[in-house]
Amino acid sequence: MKENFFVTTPIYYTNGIPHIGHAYSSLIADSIARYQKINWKKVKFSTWVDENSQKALDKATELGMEIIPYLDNMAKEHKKVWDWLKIEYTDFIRTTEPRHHKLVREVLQKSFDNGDIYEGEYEWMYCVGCESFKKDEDLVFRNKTSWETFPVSDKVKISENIEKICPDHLTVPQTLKEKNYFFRLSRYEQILKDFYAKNPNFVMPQDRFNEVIAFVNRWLEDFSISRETNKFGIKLPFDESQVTYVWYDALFNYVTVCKYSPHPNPVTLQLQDSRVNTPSFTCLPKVEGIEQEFHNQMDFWPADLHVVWKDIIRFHAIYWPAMLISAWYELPKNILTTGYFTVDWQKISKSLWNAIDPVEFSAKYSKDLLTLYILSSFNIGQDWDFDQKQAILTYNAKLANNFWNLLNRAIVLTLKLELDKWLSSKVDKYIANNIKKYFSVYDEAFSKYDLKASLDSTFRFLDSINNFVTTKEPWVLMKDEARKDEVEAIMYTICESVRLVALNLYPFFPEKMEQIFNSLNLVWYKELLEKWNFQALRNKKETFFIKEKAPILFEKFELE
Ligand code: ME8
Repeated sequence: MKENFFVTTPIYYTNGIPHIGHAYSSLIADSIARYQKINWKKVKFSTWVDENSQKALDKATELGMEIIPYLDNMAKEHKKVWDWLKIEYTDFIRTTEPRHHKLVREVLQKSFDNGDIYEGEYEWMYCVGCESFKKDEDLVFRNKTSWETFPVSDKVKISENIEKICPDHLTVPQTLKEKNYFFRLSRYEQILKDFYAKNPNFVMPQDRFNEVIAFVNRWLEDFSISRETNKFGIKLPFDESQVTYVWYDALFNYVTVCKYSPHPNPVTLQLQDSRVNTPSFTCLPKVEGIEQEFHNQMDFWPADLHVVWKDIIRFHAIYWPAMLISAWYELPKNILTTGYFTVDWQKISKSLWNAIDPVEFSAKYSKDLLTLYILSSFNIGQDWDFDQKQAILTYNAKLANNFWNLLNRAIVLTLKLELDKWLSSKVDKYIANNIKKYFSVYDEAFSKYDLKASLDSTFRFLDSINNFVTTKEPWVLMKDEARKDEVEAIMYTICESVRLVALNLYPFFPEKMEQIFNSLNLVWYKELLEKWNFQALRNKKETFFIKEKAPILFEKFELE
């Protein structure tokens, strides 16, 4: 029996199409999902869109569109990006789907019945860009004339010339005074502390987890889970005059995909929904004929891994576990937190127009170049600046030079041997030791979702095998008929190393690695990998029958 593995990306807001920041999370989740799949796991991988947000509504209004057609269109646009990048998701979710409304209303009712939700009134500052409530310490002052920003402090008083803004979106937050419902987070303080102590790797990397723990240790405040003035969203089951706060609804997407299966065609689902003609945007969690299609797939919950960036770690590591416990669900096993990257040292923002389109970028340079650069250049968790030149240099050095040269040599030189049998021998001792050394690092790193370390160890092994080839000079030895066996052993070591490197790199570059298997005449490998097991294939004694030269798989790119 295969074990289950469930990985998620954040669901993305639909006020714009995904940029490379979003692609970063999706590529991480995709590589992890593929790795788990070839390690004999049954994988569930969910993603898609967070729709009940104020910013999507604002964007639709700005474009003069009705919200539902706008969301339908954006859902399609997002899907196109992930399909183009060949992200191998298994589950797509839109938070306007009836199954999600159903789930959210169920959990809200449960928490309300538990006494975890109560009514109150509050005056809030709210940043639509962040879709979150703000306190003074979250904001900065800006001088309206000089545009200079500085920390909020008692010494500076708000005046005509000074305003408080969100440092990320550079906008003045709204001030709201509404009746709200609150979630009793304060009740969960000790429960969370105990849970963190028992699960020391719950949030990765460790420094992010330390921040979460420090935050919980300071104090936990109840938070608002509803909006009175918003009309678009999921209505509270116990007070239909209010809609659910977008984060409360969004987080539960991870459970919805496990509990209820989707409508057969969620992209067009909304078009059949009577909400299209509902001017007040009230939500209808029920569409006729949908109910029967719900299946229970809870065997995938709890999630093994949520991939998120550090900006939303508090929602995932503090609010989310408390919300789950309150609704009687188990807690996810791990949260992998990425840093954020900038373009020209500026935070990427759909509204600041510095976003790089991952589709355009990969169409120009290949998806492999994008994947290699963003997964191998920086530790997950670290902030970094997207440097196109560096991306090209990395790709040219690692894939177009080191790997392609090795593969090409393996094939061309083996062809020169003019063998009329399968190439079979023993792997050179020094290389066999390196395989052990570098591959145990690869495995250990992957088990901690440290993709950079897995890639690094593979490329280090690749360097060692390239050195081996240069030192042994099989092309010289080949001229001496008496050393035929020795040359065959060298060529066997090289072909075997190419095979093993291709196995290690398969979760990152599946299409190219499949082509490499084909070049080595291991044509059934893709199928074997998906049905069988990566570790078993690694240990399999393989023989090679190379028939023809390989097409160029990694073309070099010129620097502009
Ligand atoms: O936060 N660098 O959606 P979102 C690195 N809907 N990662 C980035 C990035 C950047 N510059 N920009 C975006 C939301 N990301 C919510 C999530 S989940 C229940 C709800 C990645 O569209 C990062 O992983 O603003 C972030 O968490 C994600 O895109 C979603 O961004």
